Amino acid sequence: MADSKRVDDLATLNVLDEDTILKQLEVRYKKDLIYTYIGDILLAVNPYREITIYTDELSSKYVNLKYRRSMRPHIFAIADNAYHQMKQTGVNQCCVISGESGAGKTESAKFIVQQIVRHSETHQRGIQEKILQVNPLLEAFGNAQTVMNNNSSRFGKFIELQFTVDGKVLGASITEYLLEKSRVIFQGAGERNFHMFYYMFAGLNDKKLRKYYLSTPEKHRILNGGRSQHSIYTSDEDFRHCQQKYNELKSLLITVGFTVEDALTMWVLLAAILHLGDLEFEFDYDLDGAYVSDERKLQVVSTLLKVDPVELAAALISTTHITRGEEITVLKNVEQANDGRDALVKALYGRLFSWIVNQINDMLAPREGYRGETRCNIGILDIFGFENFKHNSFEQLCINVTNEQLQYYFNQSIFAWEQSEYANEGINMQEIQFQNNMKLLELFMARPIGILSLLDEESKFPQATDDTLVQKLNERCSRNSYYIAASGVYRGAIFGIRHYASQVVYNAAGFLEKNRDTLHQNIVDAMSDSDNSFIREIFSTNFKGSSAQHNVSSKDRKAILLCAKQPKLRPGGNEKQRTMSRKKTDPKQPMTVASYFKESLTDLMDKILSAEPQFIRCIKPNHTKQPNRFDREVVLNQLRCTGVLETTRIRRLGYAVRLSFADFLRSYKFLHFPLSANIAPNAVNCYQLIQSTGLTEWQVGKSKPNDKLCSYDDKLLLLQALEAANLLHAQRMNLLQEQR
Ligand code: AOV
Ligand code: MG
Repeated sequence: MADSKRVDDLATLNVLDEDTILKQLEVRYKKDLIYTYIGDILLAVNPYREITIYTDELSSKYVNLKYRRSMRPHIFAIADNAYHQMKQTGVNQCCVISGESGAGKTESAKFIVQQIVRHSETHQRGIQEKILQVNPLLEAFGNAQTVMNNNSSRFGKFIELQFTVDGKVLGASITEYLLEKSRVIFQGAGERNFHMFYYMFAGLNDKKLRKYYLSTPEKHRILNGGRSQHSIYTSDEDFRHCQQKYNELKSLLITVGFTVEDALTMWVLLAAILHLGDLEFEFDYDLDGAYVSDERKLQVVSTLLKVDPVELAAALISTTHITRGEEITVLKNVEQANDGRDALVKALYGRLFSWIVNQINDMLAPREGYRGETRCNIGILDIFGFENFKHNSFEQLCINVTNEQLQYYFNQSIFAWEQSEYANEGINMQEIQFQNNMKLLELFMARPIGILSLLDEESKFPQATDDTLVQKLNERCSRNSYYIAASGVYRGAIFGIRHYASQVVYNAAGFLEKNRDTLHQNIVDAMSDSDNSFIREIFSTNFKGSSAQHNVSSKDRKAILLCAKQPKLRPGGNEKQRTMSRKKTDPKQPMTVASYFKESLTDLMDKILSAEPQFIRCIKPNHTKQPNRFDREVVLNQLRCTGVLETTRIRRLGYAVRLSFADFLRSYKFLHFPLSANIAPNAVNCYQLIQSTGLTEWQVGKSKPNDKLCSYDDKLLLLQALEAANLLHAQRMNLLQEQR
């Protein structure tokens, strides 16, 4: 029985039920066969340990694959396929990698980049090495340990590799999405801050640490998570690992093109962030306002940031607004001062990250003289995976909506588009049901009553609270079956969503503030007066980055909050919002995180839609990050949620090979006709050829759209991918053997 054996392609199974598919994946996993095809889609089960399938030798075997099925399923094959498709057709390709947090998306993305970049030629020496080194650099600053993944991406990225028409690498560009800045100031139990802080303390010697006024990492609020007595390193091994990472990072910064001064600037900024996070405030009853309680700490921060300590302190403890032409300064209470400090910490880290990405993009851009040659690209999408923690906040909401959007895209391309194409071609195909999550996406994205729009609306009212937000959501969204209003003892600022992967309870505490993400103008002004040109640059109005769009002056903020219809912006003070908020938004409105998020998601989808997709679905074998453990329930849940069973069915029933009569005859006529014969590309000759091969799973469609070669007969021959590939391949091989 064929199904009791392992199969490389699930779409070839005779029995297509959950149990069979699950067993197949398990048997394969136990033999380290972590990759499996479903037709042209790749499934990858995370092995959680190193397996020797990524050697240089194996990597070269997957280059220029004539018959993909002659080698075992592999991520390298997908990479090779994308590259050749691009080269042959000139159509941009896009590798869309999906899966829950910890499923292996980032690792997969790295293998794809590696495989493509290593084996393609280039005009520009060194560019390949640079491209390869970018990942560890971004990971150091943008990844962190979470409960779900020790190296979890806290930002989404889209890497585009750029090529000439003949497939030579010219450069690359990176787009970052929504870095989880809040992690800099707070991490949940069992989680860590961004890797870079740990690398820095392990890597810098005492003398260097002293230069930045640093001693032990445990002292700093943003690293110790209120557990100051424990070492931030879990073991000596952990410490050595971080030390090694620091050393690697130092050299790869140079490889990518950063200067030694750039690196020093980064450490200074990280140190400033640590010290700033330690600033505390006390309340002065005479002044009726907060003041910085430890002047020495203030001095350290000011020295590192090269700003005037008096100006910085003033910016942290007060806000200024203009009322009836008069400038009025209001002192903050301790809580407000804390919020302002944390907002600055987040802004510094976010802008540092965006600056690094901007620099990388400059360094990887095609060189002068080659820019005009850029013709096609391969995009690789590696987002933050679906998350469901004990406590889920605004960040998880954005992350999960991104995943919903990708799932929707997957469904559309695999099911909806495929089925509509069959209908257009007049092809008989059994209808396949799939979980369509469109209603759920609408729940979030619809204007004006989607969750994100309602959040924006509520963010404009100064009196609004997270509770009033949830009340509003309960009122407006409860009719959508994906929305769950809290009831009984669970009332409060929480609500639930039935996501495709699982039900998630969100805690709305902090949603409004996170969405506004404001940094008061006097803080921005203090930074803009810095003697450090780097600080001035990242706070300048034309600095671009996903974390830099939300400066709102106190006056503007007030105007916006009080009078949402006609906010008056100070001339010149808010260029950034104007440049960041584009066509779809009112240019005078400051951009909230939610609207920025919506726009960048739309942009991302535009990019993906214009390319031909290659799907990689990563699967987590267990929830404990353990090797050699295949937890059937865990895997089954993912297969169900992502529609793997249905995918298998449609891939099996589907007619993936679509050739015009002419192309079909050109490629296969030698199987039946004499090589020298001139065979007219018409239906009769096609039928003859098909009959002689014994092919059964084929149909003739009505058209071959966009195919200008098809001049004789505009009908399209559709072959079932597997049967056609196996059969035609086998016959070709036989023929070749006979000829030898
Ligand atoms: P993710 O990108 O999908 O999660 P990663 O790619 O970071 O997940 O993978 C998590 C961990 O699994 C890695 O750090 C490796 O230890 C291990 N791993 C994954 N793929 C492989 C592989 N092919 N070989 C060996 N080990 C692997 V997140 O970024 O959290 O959504 O936001
Ligand atoms: Mg990742």
